[in-house]
Amino acid sequence: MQEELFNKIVNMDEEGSIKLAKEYLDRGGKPQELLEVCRRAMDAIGEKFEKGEYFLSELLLGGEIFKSIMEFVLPLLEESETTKLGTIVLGTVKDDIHSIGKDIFKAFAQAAGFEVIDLGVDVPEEKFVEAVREHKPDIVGMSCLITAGISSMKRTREALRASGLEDIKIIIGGGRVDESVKQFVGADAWSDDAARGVRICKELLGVEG
Ligand code: B12
Repeated sequence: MQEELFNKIVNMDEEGSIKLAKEYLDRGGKPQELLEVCRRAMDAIGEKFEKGEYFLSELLLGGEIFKSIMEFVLPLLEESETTKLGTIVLGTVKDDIHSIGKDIFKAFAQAAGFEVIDLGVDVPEEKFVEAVREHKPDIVGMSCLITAGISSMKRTREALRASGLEDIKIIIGGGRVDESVKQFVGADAWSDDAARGVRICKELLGVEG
């Protein structure tokens, strides 16, 4: 069923994908597994786009299918713990408008007990600085899916330092991040997986679990 769903998404069968995703949950499938199938399908769509087999319209439709599925999957995650673990200011960085991965990380973090202040997409460094001053979070999370966003993350890191907010913990995530990007940006941690990202946030705060 996972492969069938993967193929339906990659082949842009919006109605069929949504129907099958609902069936998957009805049969007891886990929301996290469903999101992982969707993420793999997005990678495949991205590869087709890179090869010139798909165009921007397919990227858009793929994103729409994923968002439609998220509408009924993400609320299922918001059940677990009640104690507040900490606050995360989160945004997709300047020049990058990809929102899906950020929204998934947000849902996972909320489900684990974090309060998340979501600044949206294409967020300039000043807005991160303002939000950190206002909300005094424990962690800043930056999402980045395009190469151009890497320098935005670095500028945001520098703007936080220049504003005397150098002690804030920073985690970066999304398809364009890895250890070398983490070092370039000067972040404390990175993850290209929402569940692992939440575990790392707990570690950064010294919280058990
Ligand atoms: C859907 C999509 C779009 C949609 C976005 C819709 C939306 N609302 O988000 C639209 C059509 C708008 C779009 C536009 C563009 N896109 Co696009 N897009 C994609 C695609 C196919 C899927 C992205 C996605 O949602 N993946 C699924 C999510 C779940 O994965 P994820 O983001 O990695 O998130 C997971 C983790 O990384 C993590 N995570 C995410 N954020 C965070 C944050 C923190 C703090 C943590 C801890 C974890 C975390 O949690 C998530 C779940 O595990 C990718 C292909 C790909 N392989 O990524 C291309 C891709 C990212 N796009 C690409 C490009 C080039 C573009 C455009 C420039 C195209 C154009 N010519 O206009 C524009 C960019 C506009 C801009 N300024 O940002 C390239 C980027 C290449 C590069 N190196 O820069 C990609 C890689 C496609 C490709 N292979 O060429 N795109």
